[in-house]
Amino acid sequence: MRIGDQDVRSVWWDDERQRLGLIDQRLLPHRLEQVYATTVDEAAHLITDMAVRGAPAIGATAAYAMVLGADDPERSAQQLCAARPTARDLFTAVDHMLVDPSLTRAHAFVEGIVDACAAIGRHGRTLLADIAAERGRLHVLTHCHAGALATVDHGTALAPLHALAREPLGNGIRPHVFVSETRPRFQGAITAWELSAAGIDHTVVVDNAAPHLIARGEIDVVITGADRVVANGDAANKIGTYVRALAAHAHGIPFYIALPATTYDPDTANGAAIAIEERSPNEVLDIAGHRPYAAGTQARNPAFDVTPAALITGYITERGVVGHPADAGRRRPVTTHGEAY
Ligand code: RUB
Repeated sequence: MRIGDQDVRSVWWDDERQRLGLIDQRLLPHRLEQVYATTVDEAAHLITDMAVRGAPAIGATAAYAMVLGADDPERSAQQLCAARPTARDLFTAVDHMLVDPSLTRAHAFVEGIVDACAAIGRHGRTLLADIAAERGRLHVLTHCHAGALATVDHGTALAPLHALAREPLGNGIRPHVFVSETRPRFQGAITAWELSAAGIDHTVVVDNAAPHLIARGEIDVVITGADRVVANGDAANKIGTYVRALAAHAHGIPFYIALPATTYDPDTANGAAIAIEERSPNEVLDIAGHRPYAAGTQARNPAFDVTPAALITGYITERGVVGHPADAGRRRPVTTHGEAY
């Protein structure tokens, strides 16, 4: 992605110092800073602590972390797989790297993600062009953050919007993106920051406003990313995705999931079998450094929910917009670099 006059990626390998580099998403949108890992321990901690967020970016981080831990790949794999349970890309990356934890293989995996997200952008742009032509307007609702920062580059749900920004529609219709805050970690602020940097019009709403906007006819299409899409098409994504899909379904608005093949998990039968991360209750109870709750109040903090396939209109993949994620192609696709992952 372009920030100011620079092309920036969210995850990279620092050749000079032989270490993994990340944009530290814990500090965004206030500060744009880098953070580095030289060991698997450090990389696993950065994943758990959410310095890196978004399934493909977590996968890229794990791929380079396996290079850092190449002296004991089995132990490195175990440690990384324990860092966060839901994002499929983490496990896809570790499996890929266990075959050969070399830097060449990690680079090929990461370039595969970048290529896939660029293709998602192209296919999604065509889809959005059709919706804009039909509706005479393009109001897109998204949730959480599924942009370039979440995916190394381009994004999943935001990739079609970046593509539209680079190549606007001939009919003059400009997209307007409605961004949910995404409590408790406010990934919506990262989405808004990324859209601002790309010059894409957007409006932030509180999480509960989404069904209201859909019911009032203010939304033309909902697009989110996913942390894991399983064999029957059910999709795990940030908590709050399910209610958006329910509202879209109730009001006849299309709901799309954008995902690269690294997020697809054909080995899990359905959404009920997906491990859903429960994070610390403190993320819910503490708001901007204050705790407006009584001492005995408990909290639950499920980080993701599952949207049933029946509510999903289609999947925007690197192979096109499809009705089922398995239709996107072979189970282990080949990247443009010829490397199977
Ligand atoms: C991020 C999140 C994103 C998904 C999909 O969760 O739920 O919406 O990863 O986006 P967290 P993408 O911030 O807890 O990691 O497809 O870009 O991963």
